[in-house]
Amino acid sequence: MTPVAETITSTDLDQLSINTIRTLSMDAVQQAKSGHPGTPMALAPLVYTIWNRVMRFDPQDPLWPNRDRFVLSNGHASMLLWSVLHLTHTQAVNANYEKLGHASVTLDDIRRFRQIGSKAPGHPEYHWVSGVETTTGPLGQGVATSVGMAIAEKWLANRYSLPGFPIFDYKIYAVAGDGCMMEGIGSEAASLAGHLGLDNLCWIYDNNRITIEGHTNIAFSEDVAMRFLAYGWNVLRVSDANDIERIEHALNKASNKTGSPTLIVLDSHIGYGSPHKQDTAEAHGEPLGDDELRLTKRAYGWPEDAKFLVPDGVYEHFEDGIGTRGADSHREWTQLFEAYRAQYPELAAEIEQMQRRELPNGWDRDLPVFPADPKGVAGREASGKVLNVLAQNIPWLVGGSADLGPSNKTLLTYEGAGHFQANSPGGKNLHFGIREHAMGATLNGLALSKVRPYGATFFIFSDYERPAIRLSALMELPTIFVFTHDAMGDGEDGPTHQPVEHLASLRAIPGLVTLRPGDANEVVAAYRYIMELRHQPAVLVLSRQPLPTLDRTKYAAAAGVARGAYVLADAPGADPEVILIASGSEVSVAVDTHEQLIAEGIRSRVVSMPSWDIFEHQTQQYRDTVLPPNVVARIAIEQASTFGWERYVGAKGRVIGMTTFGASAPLKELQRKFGFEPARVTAIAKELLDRG
Ligand SMILES: Cc1ncc(C[n+]2csc(CCOP(=O)(O)OP(=O)(O)O)c2C)c(N)n1
Ligand SMILES: [Mg+2]
Repeated sequence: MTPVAETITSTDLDQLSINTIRTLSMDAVQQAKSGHPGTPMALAPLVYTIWNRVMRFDPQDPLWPNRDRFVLSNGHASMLLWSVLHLTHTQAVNANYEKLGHASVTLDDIRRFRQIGSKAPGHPEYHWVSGVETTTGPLGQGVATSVGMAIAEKWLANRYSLPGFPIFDYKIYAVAGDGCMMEGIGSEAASLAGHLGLDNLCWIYDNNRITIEGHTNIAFSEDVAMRFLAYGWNVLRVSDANDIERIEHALNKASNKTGSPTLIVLDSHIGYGSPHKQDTAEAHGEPLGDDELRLTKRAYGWPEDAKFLVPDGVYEHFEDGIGTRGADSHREWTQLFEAYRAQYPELAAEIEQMQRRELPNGWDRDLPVFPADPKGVAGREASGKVLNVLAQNIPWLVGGSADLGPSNKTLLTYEGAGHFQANSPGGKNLHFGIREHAMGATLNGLALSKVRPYGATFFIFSDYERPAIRLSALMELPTIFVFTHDAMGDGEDGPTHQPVEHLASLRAIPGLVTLRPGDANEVVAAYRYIMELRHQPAVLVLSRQPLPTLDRTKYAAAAGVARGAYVLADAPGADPEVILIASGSEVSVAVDTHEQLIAEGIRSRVVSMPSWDIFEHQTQQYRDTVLPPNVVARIAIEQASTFGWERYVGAKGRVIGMTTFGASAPLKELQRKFGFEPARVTAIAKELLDRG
């Protein structure tokens, strides 16, 4: 143990705590033989100051709704987070928001940094470690997510904070490196945050001028501060990353600033204190090595042979700082909330429901039922009607589009829906601008804040959101991604606007629910399914063009959507010899084919399959009733890549899909060119059955 004198001053304890973060990080990386020591060594004073001096966070309850949020956007520096979560004794909770009665990150977890099962994994993981506010690692995602958190706080404060009751007044701190500043998503997000004047948001830019390949002068030479000034941010600079008084001063200035978010440019030295590695790219992502580790510890005045040392007084120092401040502000808030509940029971109940991701009573009342109609309704049109009902039933359902509201039909048009802007933070219509990358991450930030978000664009641009969609699945968030113009329906716009591989690509993301409904009533059923998700994101893929609304007295009920796939139309005696499987706009092609086959005495069945993922989670027995193993004549019809459909049509089946990009032409011509016509499907069915 380090001798800690009785007379130790508060300043010494600051330094001791900072060096504890540094050395825990260095030791963990060395032990794991992998990881990133340099940035934790440099940013330990910053993270120490944010956590122990500034943030209102109660380690006893990492889910307290009014806690300040801390986002480590440079996720490779995860040891910073594992160190402070450990040193503050932050408690573990589970996915049902229950406290587990033990620490989130133990010293043993840190000793087992990056090893299987450890609560100190390579990068911050939201669903895995309590106290992590968002998963980071893909650079830029964290800062962009923090913008969603800031929008959420503004929206929540507007709705729930009433005179004398500041129920929501928390701040969001995000730490970012050169990488986050270079990534496009970071720029989109900063631009949006500046436009919205999100003064509850503070980013700290670790300006160490080092990335993996070396000095940033090989690739990055703009004036970041000027860029943020142009975005409308308040920009501060702290030129010494070890000066915790200056850092605290800047954080307080950020906190008091109104009308704009703050960027603090913090000049730092990666690998600080390492005699041979400070300011080098080697300090970024390699263990220091045993010799350098000792030299660096010596430079810190640390016992050279000690490993994973937490000197006497350090835990207590965090207890006296963030522990006490967090507990006090949490206690005051709880008292405030009880008084609030007495005065505004309904609002208090809403807050509690949101925290558990429950839906309010009557959330699905007045959902539309669409009458049979051969001309039909576009998927996007039906979706717009549903969203306008749901948003009135669920106060905390908010969303918008990346400038395609009129096309996506996501605009909430009812009286009082409002538009979220700096001076109208209660609006439920969000306007992301043409910033799909940032929209995806912003939606995740909203979902992490327990607001229920949806965001829309054309399906083709799901690619621009894909990293955030993937993270939402990894984090197990109920984010709703709405996509319209799902296939060739965008006809004349041509192949740049016609998705081909997107369904296959999204279906490959574990845990993501992808739904492509076949008519307006399937759209309603899809939303019913999606809204009840608590720990899964959903992608809704909708048509631009009208799809016939099926007569549900003749065909099976759309409620079958909740099972992923269902028998929509069947052969006499439920004894099919050929099965047509389709999603979205191709369901009506399958139904038309079916009618023709039946008329010719061919026993066909139509399976509407809006969601592979949901279907995969049904029992084998159910799946076998829908797709009986003995019926091998199967045809899948989908205006998308054929990739993957083999699993449902089998070796003897056929897939009518896309194996090339589309083309620019009216939809009818495209349907003919690419073979999405009943006559072709009929011919293939007969071929499979040898009934030429
Ligand atoms: C989107 C993305 N691209 C690439 C990487 C790989 N990567 C991890 S850290 C890093 C360099 C980051 O530099 P900087 O943000 O300056 O971090 P520092 O080394 O200064 O801590 C890169 C390229 C990543 N994690 N995410
Ligand atoms: Mg850097």
